[in-house]
Amino acid sequence: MLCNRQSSIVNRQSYTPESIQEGLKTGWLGKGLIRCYETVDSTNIEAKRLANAGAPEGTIVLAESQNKGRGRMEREWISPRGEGIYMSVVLRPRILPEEVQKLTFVVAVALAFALRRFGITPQIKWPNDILVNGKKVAGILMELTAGDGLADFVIVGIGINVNTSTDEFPLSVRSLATSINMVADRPVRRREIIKILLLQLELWYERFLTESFGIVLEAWRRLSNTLGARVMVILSDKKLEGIAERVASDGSLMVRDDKGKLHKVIVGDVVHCRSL
Ligand code: BTX
Repeated sequence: MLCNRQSSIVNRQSYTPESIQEGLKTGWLGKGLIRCYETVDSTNIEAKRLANAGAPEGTIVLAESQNKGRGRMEREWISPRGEGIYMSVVLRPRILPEEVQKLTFVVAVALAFALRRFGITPQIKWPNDILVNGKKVAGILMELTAGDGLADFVIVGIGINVNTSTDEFPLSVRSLATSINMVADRPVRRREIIKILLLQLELWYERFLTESFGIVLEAWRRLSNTLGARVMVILSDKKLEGIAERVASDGSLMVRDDKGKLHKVIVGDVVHCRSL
């Protein structure tokens, strides 16, 4: 357990492994190695370095800021210093690489339940956005490294806007983003969120591994604002418009177009048409 000072010095007490672990109610997640950085390129990249060097399941990387914070498809994740939670978790599930998409649902459900503790009502937009009042408050970036046959490790990257104010978002994101302290019923500290999130994450991850994905999907459906909505799906080569009917057992989104044809969307961006 150490607070790493390689990237740069942690100059305030907002994150230390001890402060995260104090009162942490998990069984194992976050009880081992926690690394806190002032600045990293991306906590996912750092967690991957550690995992490649043998870091065990449950290792956590936190940073005050990221200068290459990433979203899906190499998009940028805005990571202003000290304002958000930029966290990555190393997991080593014994699952097939094609099942890793399911972990996005596990994390989204855990994140939504955790945020509900702060008097807000998050909704999940397929596959990985957490929205409050239709604006993005958090995102999830799952990155897999496969071994022979099974996943070797998965890096779960979570970005949450906590204190970020509107003018800290660039114009391109401003109208689409929000933060916890803009919508919560009381001021919330990042550490408080992390502890509750780790507990929910451990709970839902264990349910997924020992019970079934169905149980996760059931919770996800109740928290989703995508199902039943008219959506535009932006695929790599085309756009598809229709009704998001359901999520298949592998996590794909099933969209029925206006001609009645059902499409299975494995990867894509969803825009809810009412907000177009
Ligand atoms: P995404 O690809 O679904 O979302 C990225 C898009 O979201 C951007 O293109 C932009 O439009 C918008 N966006 C960027 N920054 C923000 C922000 N702070 N709040 C709201 N909207 C924003 C989502 O990808 C996955 C994000 C994971 C981020 C975590 S942070 C810790 C870990 N390390 C890392 O590099 N990524 C993850």
